[in-house]
Amino acid sequence: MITSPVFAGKRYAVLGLARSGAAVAETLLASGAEVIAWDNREEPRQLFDGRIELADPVSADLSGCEGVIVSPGIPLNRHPIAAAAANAGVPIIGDIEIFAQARSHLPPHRVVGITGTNGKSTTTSLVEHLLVEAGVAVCIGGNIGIPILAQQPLPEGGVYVLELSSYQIDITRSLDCDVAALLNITPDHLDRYDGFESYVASKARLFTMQSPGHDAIFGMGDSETASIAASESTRHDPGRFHQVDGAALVEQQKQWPSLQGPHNLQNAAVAIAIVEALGVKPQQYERALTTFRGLPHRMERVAEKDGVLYINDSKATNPASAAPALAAFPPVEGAQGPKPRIHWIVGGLPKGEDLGECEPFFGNVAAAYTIGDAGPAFADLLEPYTEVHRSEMMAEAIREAMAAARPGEIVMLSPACASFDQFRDFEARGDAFRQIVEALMAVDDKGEDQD
Ligand code: UMA
Ligand code: ADP
Repeated sequence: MITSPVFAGKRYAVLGLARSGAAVAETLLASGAEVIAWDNREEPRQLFDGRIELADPVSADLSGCEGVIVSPGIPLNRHPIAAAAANAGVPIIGDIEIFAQARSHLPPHRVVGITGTNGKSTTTSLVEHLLVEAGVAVCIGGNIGIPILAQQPLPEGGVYVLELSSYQIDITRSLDCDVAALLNITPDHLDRYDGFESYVASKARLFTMQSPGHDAIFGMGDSETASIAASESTRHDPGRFHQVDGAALVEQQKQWPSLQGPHNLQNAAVAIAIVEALGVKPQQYERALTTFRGLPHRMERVAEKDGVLYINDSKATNPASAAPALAAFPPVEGAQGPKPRIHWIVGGLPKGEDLGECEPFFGNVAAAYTIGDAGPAFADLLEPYTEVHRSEMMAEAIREAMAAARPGEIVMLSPACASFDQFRDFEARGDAFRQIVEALMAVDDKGEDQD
């Protein structure tokens, strides 16, 4: 756990005691701070029973508090804590800000911050892999699911690699990343912002917190990222400002089995720019690109049977992230012309009215199997382009897709939606996909044995 004397004797309020909030509370307690904390759910509260003053910061006396630390999942645009903290004159901050404040007492180190709408986790874990293979002490944390404060402090020369969501950046004030990277920006999380511009402005703050002498890296491909890059180009020292695309890496990419597709070219190009900014040389990272294993739920090959490939891309929670998955499997030439190959399981809790960035790739879809809240609307939308099964439930969708898919085709869950209508989170949805595929295959094998 990361602790710091800077918190000793000070008073803080913590709202939300899930992964990030619990780590904040533990860090502050171990650092000698006085903490009041709350979670609406009893289970996380119980973990602190007797060790902390349990009181809801919305109604508690906040006077004398240095900060109210809220979890990233708490929607500040409509939560009463915003007004309560403002009335008490106490700043609202998050766990990443607590990490930023703790840095002064950590052994000399560097921090990498990675943000963007899509590709953050892949890029974060790729940077970790490249640094480990180059012999650099590294640890990752943030939106990737690991609270950074729960990590062990690194020895001198170590690199903390933070995956940062817009929610986390919003509640961070003083994180001066040695290397900050923005992959891309497309509409997402709009329920938390006044509009797309506010979401874009949130991402831009990662760079305005940076000193000019530190490295700023931008992916290329969308106008919002380009416009943030343009305004940062004048603020950063020449040589510390980098705009990267993967064009020069297309040939090398063929050697990277877990980094296929145009989106992974962007992720790899940004990851390479990050490690190069940290001083790692090509001969130290080149081989590591070939050995990177990828992450579960992102274009993950979960099974192959009778020539049909089953892919779990549950992490594709918006149309922009499902689009590259559809693009990765273009039609093959058949006797009657190009033949689409993808049996696409799509739907869930929609992020918008349409399938946006997926539209150019509808021609790659052999059949669509719609599920969840978005199912009926997506079915209507897709019917002019492809065969549609209104499956509603995941198990039914997989059963129908499995029955229809022929050798050389792909059954792919790439929902383009959030999962919360039918699942706890995208991981539970991806696990369900894998388990149902495996179970249906087992039933099929048994049937074949009995024939
Ligand atoms: N709560 C209250 N009162 C309220 C509202 C909420 O007490 O009025 C409590 C909830 O009961 C809950 C906590 O506040 O216990 C909210 O926790 P959280 O949702 O922030 O969950 P954590 O486990 O702390 O996870 C957070 C990030 N969650 C979100 O951003 C929604 C995780 O990102 C992150 O991995 C983790 O911190 C560690 O840093 C997840 C995520 O979904 C993966 N991120 C979004 C995304 O990737 O799209 C941005
Ligand atoms: P994040 O952590 O930002 O959600 P992930 O690396 O977990 O990103 O990838 C999530 C999904 O987004 C994957 O399913 C993948 O298909 C898609 N994706 C990954 N990288 C990119 C990218 N650079 N651009 C667009 N989509 C991407």
